[in-house]
Formats: sequence, structure tokens, C-alpha cells
Amino acid sequence: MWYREALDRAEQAALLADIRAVMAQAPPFTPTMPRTGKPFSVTMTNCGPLGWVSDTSGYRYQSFHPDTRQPWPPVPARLLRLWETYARCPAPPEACLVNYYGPDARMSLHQDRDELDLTAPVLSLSLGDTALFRIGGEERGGKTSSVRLASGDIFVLSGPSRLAFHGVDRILAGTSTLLAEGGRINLTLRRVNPA
Ligand code: MD3
Ligand code: FE
Repeated sequence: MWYREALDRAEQAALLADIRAVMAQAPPFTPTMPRTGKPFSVTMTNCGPLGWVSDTSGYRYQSFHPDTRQPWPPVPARLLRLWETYARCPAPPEACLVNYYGPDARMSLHQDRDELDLTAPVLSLSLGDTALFRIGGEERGGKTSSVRLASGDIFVLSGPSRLAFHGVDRILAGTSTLLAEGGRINLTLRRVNPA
């Protein structure tokens, strides 16, 4: 489900302030690819009881920041309310991954399957510059379609779409004035463990 312009500018600004506070507690880090150690072009942080990290030992969820070793900050109340409204999931999110894309960042086609519970929905919220987002089916190499995810859009992946291949082809620089520094922040709220 794609909820275009779900959030007005004031609500986007309030969420951005919440996320800036998360980033002050848990500074964005540059994940690296398992095995190769190649850095991601996206920087990341998390809030919630668990956070997604990637380094040379692999992808995983853990309860603390990889550099500061501090627990992740809690998920802001405003984000929890969006989960309640849009995710239609009785259990609260356990992880909120915060991705920051500069103008040249991208994310190659992948599936999200590091969660033990693959039946719960994932809620994505976009802030800042528009992303050219690509989504396909459950098999790599299948047909894909492109959508432009703009600031304030909410995308909920549930049912079979939860295992769809997806990625970000590029960021359309200068399409939003929300982030003073430019670029895009994407938040994904997730369950990790079965409720
Ligand atoms: C489809 N993030 O963090 S959000 C990710 O824009 C990720 O930062 C992208 O892919 C971003 O893993 C896409 C939309 C999204 C999120 C999770 C999904 C699409 C998804 C999980 C399953 C299928
Ligand atoms: Fe993903």
C-alpha cells in the first residue's frame, strides 16, 4: 500500500526534529558489506529495542550502536502513532532503521529477510528529496516497476509484498527543501521477532 503525501509539511518537520534527536544520541554510521567490507553509500542509524547493522561479520539485529555501544534510543511517540494508524499490526515495532541518502547514494536490489518474523508488515516513511524506488516480485530477475517516493509518503509492505525485491536507483536532488543539507531520510519500522 502506497499512501502518497500522507504527512503534511508540519508533520514532516516534527518527525524530522524527532529523527535529528535520535541521530544526536545514535550518530549515523557507514555500514559495510559482509565478506567484502565495501562501504554502503547510505549511512544508517536506528531507534527502538533492536537495530539493523551490517559489517564484515554479516547482517544482524542488535540492541546497541556498533560504535558507541549504547542502547538505541526509543522510537519517538509520533512514529509509534503512525505505525498504529498505517501498519494494522497489533504488536509494536521493534526496530526503526534510519537510512540517510546523500545526492549520490543508492541501494541495490535486495530482499529484507533478516527478521525472524517475515509475516509482520514493514512501514517505510520518506523525508526530503524524492527517491526513484524500484520494486519487483519475490524472485530476483523478475519484472520490476519504478515509483517516485516523495517526502511525506508512507509505503506499507505486507503479505506477499513483504518479500519483494526492492532498491533505490537514485535520489532526485533538489526536489525537497525539508532537509537543509539536501538528500533523503527513509525510516523503516519493523518487527523482528514473532509477537
Ligand atoms: C519492500 N530501504 O532499509 S523503503 C531498507 O528507501 C530499504 O531506504 C529503502 O530497502 C529506502 O531495507 C526502501 C521501502 C521498503 C522497505 C522495506 C521493504 C520496501 C520494502 C521490505 C520488503 C519489501
Ligand atoms: Fe529493504
